[in-house]
Amino acid sequence: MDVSSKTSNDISFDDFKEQIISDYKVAFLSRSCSLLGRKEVLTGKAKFGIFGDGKELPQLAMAKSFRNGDFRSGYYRDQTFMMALGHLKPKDFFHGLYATTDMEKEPMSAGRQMGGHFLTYSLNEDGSWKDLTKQKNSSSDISCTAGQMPRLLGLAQASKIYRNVSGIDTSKFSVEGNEVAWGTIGNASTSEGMFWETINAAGVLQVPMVVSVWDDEYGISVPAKHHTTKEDISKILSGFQRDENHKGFEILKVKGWDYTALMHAYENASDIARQEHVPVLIHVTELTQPQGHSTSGSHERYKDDKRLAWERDNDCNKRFKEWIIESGIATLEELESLEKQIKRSVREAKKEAWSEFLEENQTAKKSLVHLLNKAASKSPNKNFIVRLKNDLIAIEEPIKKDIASTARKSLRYLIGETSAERQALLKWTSGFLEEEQTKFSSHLYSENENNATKIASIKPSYTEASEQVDGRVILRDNFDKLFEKNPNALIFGEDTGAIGDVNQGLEGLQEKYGALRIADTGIRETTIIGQGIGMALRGLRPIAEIQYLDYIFYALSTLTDDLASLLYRTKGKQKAPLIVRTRGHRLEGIWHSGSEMGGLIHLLRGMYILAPRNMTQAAGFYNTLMKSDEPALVIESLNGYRLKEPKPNNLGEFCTPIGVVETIKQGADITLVSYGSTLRIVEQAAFELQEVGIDAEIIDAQTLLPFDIREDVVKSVEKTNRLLVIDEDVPGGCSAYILNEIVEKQGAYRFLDSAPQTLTARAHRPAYGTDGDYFSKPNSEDIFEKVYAIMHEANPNDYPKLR
Ligand SMILES: Cc1ncc(C[n+]2csc(CCOP(=O)(O)OP(=O)(O)O)c2C)c(N)n1
Ligand SMILES: [Mg+2]
Repeated sequence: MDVSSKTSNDISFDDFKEQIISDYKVAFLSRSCSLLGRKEVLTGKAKFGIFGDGKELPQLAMAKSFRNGDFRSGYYRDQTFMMALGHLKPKDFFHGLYATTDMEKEPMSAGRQMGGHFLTYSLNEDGSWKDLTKQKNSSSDISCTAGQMPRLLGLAQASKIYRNVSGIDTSKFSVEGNEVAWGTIGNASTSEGMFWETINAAGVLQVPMVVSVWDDEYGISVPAKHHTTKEDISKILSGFQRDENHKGFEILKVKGWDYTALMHAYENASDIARQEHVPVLIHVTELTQPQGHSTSGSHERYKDDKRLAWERDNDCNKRFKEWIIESGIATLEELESLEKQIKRSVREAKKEAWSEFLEENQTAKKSLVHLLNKAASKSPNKNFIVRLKNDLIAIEEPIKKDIASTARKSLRYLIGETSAERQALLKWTSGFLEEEQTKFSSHLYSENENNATKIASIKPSYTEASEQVDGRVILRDNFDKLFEKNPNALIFGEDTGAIGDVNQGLEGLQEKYGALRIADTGIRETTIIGQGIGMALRGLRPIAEIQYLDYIFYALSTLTDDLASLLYRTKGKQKAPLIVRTRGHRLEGIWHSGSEMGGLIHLLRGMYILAPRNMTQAAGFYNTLMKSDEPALVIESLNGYRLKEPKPNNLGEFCTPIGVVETIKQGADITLVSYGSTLRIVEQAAFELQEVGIDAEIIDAQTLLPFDIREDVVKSVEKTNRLLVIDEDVPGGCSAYILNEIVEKQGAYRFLDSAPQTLTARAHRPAYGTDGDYFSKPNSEDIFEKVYAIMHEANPNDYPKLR
């Protein structure tokens, strides 16, 4: 549907005029910040700038229709929108450019993210939820183009859940599911798979999502002909348009400089999404990029004169201004006088922000200069220290690096000295470094009471009458309890709903809890994770199921870029306690038996990675995670669903502790550390080793991130003096990580009498079938022989060469 100009007749002309002038002020303010921001980068005060110029007008329209409780999931161009909502003041904007580390001053990320990455606060200081229905919310931006889309789906779906599932305490999150999730994306980024996957899923799910495409016909230097079929995203999406017989999208197209058409389009979109829970796409065309893409280069390099002239004439702020004057809403003189005031205020904000940015550095510099003077006066290396001090004094506008580096270098000249002055400098330096490091490194994990590692262990309990059941029954009956206890919990994935997952760990639960809580999804791993992130951001407790571990890679960018970094990049202002459930290891074939744990461990810092050896341990992890507020990945062991386990009688209650290893066999000769399915083979090998007089101790790592926070493994190595880490990842994968934890971090090298070793799978993906498994992954003979070889090397008399 093309939206044409039409003046809103719901309000009086005076109000309308006032609204327009106020919008013009925001548009001009935002533009002035962009212009001055670019200068700040070019003069070297800031490192990089990416601004909202050329996209101001549609953002004002979006802000008008945005209500309390709504959520934005957008990208770096949305500066004007954030300003219109009152969430971004000019001074904040400049603090963002300078990367001030004080959250009071740089409210978007305390300097962790580059400017142009926005958020609002969902959490109080203690980690508890704010009332999200009373504020206008923005999920935290990431730099990856289209990375905002999967999460957007979940933010929208939360409204559907809140509207249609009874029994949830919605008080802080929703008013009858009336909230709209607003997405923004650049035209070029609609080429990404994440965009298409999200659009399709939203059409299927029918959720209140409004996606705006800011179309300036470029993606950095590359014009639309290289990005989009027919160079027109709404045209090619027209098959998604709903009609009398089919659900789908409402698709609107509107010119980005046409104020009244924009207002009308956004009101319309808001009503459709909010009332009917129908997704809407607004294609905003004829936008421009007056300063080029970012501060990295100028657009004159890739736009021809004709295009540049067109952009100048059709700049949305320029055309807005012309329209205001033509319509008699204000005169040129009136607007110019406003512009003058705004420009002045932006210059002042910039000046203030810069001096605030420098303030704490200047204070630190002063203290350090004072301490250096004193330390130099007592030192034989006086001249060197004075030179360092003078170099620091010469830096008029110091950053923290200048101060830290000077302090640390000066200590090199004081080695061996015992003066009180050196002590004072040392103390100050350590204090400074610790305080500053925290500013850059806090909040990778929750710093509150429900940090997952703080949830107390509760053991599964059994009676004489406890029956032996298939592992999947324990999972199923435990999930039943979890969903009963937590009305805001829900699970979704491929084959998760009607058949109760491919291994029947959810058998019968859809009938009991309904198709919205125990839900089937399309085959689309990235947006399954996105659904989880978005819903978790809005107070639900989603469990997103990835059918097999080997398919998690389709969702890896969303997991690493969005979920794992969320708490860190928001410095604790947003959380998404999403549980990702999957199953892996030891089945058959290249894509059903993988164990790519090293890759996951490296990329998912900020999440917990748990590899339970059986379904009781797995169920206990779910119970623990439900009490915590952090994201985690649980990898159930694919070949364990039909193995018998005793059924605990405290289902839904027992909690497997996170970060704690478990010794499953005591032994004196060597410590064997492993996890997941491999443990069963290690146990078999240990039994056989016993027959030749080798007494192995077996430790189940259980949680890979974090690993053994109580440092129990080193205590075992202290006893056995030998260490072998066994897993079915590639050489140098997770086993190398575990070895590093034990040998370097826990200091086990002090107790070792033999070289610490790893036994892993081959470097290739596992081949199919039982023989494929035998020749790809560590088998019990491999383990036996490896342990035996270690013992042979230590004591060849007792353990003569085997082969
Ligand atoms: C996944 C990913 N690929 C590449 C980039 C580098 N990059 C940043 S912005 C951009 C162009 C985006 O163009 P468009 O979506 O049209 O948005 P615009 O900047 O024009 O508003 C690119 C390629 C990125 N940030 N993320
Ligand atoms: Mg673009």
